[in-house]
Amino acid sequence: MDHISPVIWQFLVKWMTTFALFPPEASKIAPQMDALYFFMVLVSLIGLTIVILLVTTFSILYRKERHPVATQIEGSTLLEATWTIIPLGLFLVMFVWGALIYFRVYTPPANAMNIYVVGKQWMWKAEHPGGQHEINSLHIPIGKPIQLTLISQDVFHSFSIPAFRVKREAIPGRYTSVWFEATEIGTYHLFCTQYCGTNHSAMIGEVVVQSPEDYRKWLAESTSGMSLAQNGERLFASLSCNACHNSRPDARGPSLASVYGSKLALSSGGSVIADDAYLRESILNPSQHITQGYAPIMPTYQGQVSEEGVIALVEYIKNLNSDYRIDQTLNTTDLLPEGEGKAAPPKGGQAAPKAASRQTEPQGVVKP
Ligand code: HEC
Ligand SMILES: [Cu+2]
Repeated sequence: MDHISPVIWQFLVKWMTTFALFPPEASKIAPQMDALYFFMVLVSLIGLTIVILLVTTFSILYRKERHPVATQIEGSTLLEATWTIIPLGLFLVMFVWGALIYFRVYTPPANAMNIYVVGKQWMWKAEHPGGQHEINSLHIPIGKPIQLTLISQDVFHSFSIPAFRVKREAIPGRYTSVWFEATEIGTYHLFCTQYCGTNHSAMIGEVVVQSPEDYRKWLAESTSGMSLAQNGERLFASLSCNACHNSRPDARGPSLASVYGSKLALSSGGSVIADDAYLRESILNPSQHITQGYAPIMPTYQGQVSEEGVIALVEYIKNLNSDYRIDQTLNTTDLLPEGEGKAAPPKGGQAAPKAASRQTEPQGVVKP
């Protein structure tokens, strides 16, 4: 599949990118998409040529001077079958070819590195698992599958990297995702391709594809000293989630230790897979799905945590089963809010008292 685009098309792409008529091909999927694109252009051009040739020939051959009286011509089954079957075949080729690419685009490999991207008027904010943040730029290593989890904090945006042939909507209230693997070191355009307000045209940035060494250097230089999961851990404590979610026998909430990716039975009868989207929903809209065996006592955190805060919490919960720190947050009483875990959950934007052992405020709490 990787060598699908013939030399002549590769040459064409080189030529067109040189004259800025076409974005460079800088991801694994790009040559494959382009091959299909050029196939469709080629088929259309051939069709167009045939139609133009027929129109011209017929208007010369059957002009009024040569045929003053029109003759009635009855249909030809052979002719009609030909012009039905050939286009049908061509369209089916496009359909199957397109479907194959579609499945590749929509199925991220299991080993993909996940980066969160939040769109808001008017910027793209990337959150790396290591805690690095960047605005209107995205640093990634070459040759590694990258999965982006996108969400918008306000209106619809559309995240697009033409050089990677990547474009996906960033939607308020829902995670969407897209993946790609960069194949060329360099700097590429990053756009919002959906009109999203006054400064939409300024919602642009750059994607920097680096060698693994440079990328490691960038990670080390840009670190905020706290990983996304660690920030989530602090939020978890400062929002008193651990008042209910802890591993004590009288805990009022379910243990979150191995919840990510598991199948949860709901009190309504069905079941769900606890993916990123489900964790997000559970935090912002807990009454939507109640886990079997638990009372619907979890308060909503809508308006109290920003999208970045939710991402940090999700990343924290995701990492619980692999991270020793789980036991720290869930079992250390000094992280519990005052009242030894029996405290009432926070209501109406009132943040819980900060645990004494934490010096820095976690990021992502919305201040009223
Ligand atoms: C008042 C106690 C309470 C507090 C505070 C609380 N939760 Fe919950 N939580 C629950 C209960 C009970 C459930 C199970 C019933 C349900 O689905 O609503 C639950 C369910 C969940 C789930 C779904 C997973 C599952 O196994 O059902 C997630 C994720 C979650 N909570 C995260 C959080 C986070 C993050 C916070 C803090 C921002 C938080 N909770 C605060 C009681 C609480
Ligand atoms: Cu936008």
